Amino acid sequence: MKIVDAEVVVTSPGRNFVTLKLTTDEGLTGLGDATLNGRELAVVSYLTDHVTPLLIGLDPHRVEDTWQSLYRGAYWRRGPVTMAAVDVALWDIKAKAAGLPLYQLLGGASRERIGTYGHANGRDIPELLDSVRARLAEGCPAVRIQSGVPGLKAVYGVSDTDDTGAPVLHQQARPLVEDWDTAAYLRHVPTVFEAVRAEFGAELPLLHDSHHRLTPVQAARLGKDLEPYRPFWLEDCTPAENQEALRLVRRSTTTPLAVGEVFNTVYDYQTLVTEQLIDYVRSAVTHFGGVTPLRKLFDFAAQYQIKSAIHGPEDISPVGMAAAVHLDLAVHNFGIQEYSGHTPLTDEVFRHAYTFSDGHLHPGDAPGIGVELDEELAAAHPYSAAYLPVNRLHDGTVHDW
Ligand code: KDG
Ligand code: MG
Repeated sequence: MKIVDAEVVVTSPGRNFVTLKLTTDEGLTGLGDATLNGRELAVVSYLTDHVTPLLIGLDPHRVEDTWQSLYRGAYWRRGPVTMAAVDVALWDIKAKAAGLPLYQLLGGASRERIGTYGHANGRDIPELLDSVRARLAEGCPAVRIQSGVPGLKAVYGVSDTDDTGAPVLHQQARPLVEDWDTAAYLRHVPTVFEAVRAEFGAELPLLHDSHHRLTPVQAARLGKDLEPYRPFWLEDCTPAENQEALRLVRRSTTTPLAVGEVFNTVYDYQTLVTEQLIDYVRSAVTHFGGVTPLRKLFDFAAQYQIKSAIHGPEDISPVGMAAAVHLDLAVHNFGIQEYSGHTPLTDEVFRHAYTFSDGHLHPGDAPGIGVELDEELAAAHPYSAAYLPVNRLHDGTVHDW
């Protein structure tokens, strides 16, 4: 079998998604997610100008060799989406050729269904409690809680409103500027956990994302302050680049730590995993180079009793989500899967075999990753420029978002 065509499709059924479609001389097709939120067109150029010309004529069964040649052959290492779309499209083709769902090629099912966590948020605590109630009504077995902070106009993970009360989209043609005050945040978060525990009891697994904003000592403080409320995890408490920062946090608190959604390679995890500084690895198939390296990461992490927790926000397309769900079903050290879902229109553009019911996912048994791209519908919803927000302190200094 040979690859005879490679196409990059950009579509915006509510938000931008970049998809690679490979076609073989036997008529099999494979899809891969190449979405990099806020920098989508750079990836389109990377793929069409530098990668897809190299794929024509290749045997799609050579997944490992293709991954290695794209990683090592570029010489300029890393990059969040440089191999991922190709890798997933090749796995998709290989599994379709075998007539099997991808998880069967990864060792088969290790569980019946995949536990997820959903997002609950509110501009204040009463609104957050309503949002938790809504997630529980959907059957979510675990909930991430994010709340507005008194004195701050906009906070990560919380939907915002403008002067007319209409929701402000956090995806804009110019980056939205949010404000930030670490001291106010650190004072507020424990009161949020206290209120949620008081309302929903001790058993509900509660997660929280600090989104890279704290120094090590601030993160250690927050971890300690949250201990009485037994969080399931504290996510990205410090900026991800600095692995050593987690040593201080780990020494100071027993609050479980989850890190890694912005990592691109296993090297970003070396210190964190070998020193057992974290409890969950959070990388997405889309940003970590595909199924091939993520599977290796999970096996590496398993030696240290660290579990998987694949990143699953709305900006991972249904193609990236499908690949994740196959891995989740197969790996032994599965922890939890983040699941935000997509708009009904997105689910029409990307018809998928994976299902979500009662708070759990299953990849389905369609051959491959089980996603079909409706190219006509995709073309009817073209790219629209959108940026993630930036954060500034009250004196105007840029802070991590
Ligand atoms: O594009 C940025 C999002 O993927 C990120 O902000 C989501 O932190 C996130 C999460 O945990 O889902
Ligand atoms: Mg996060």
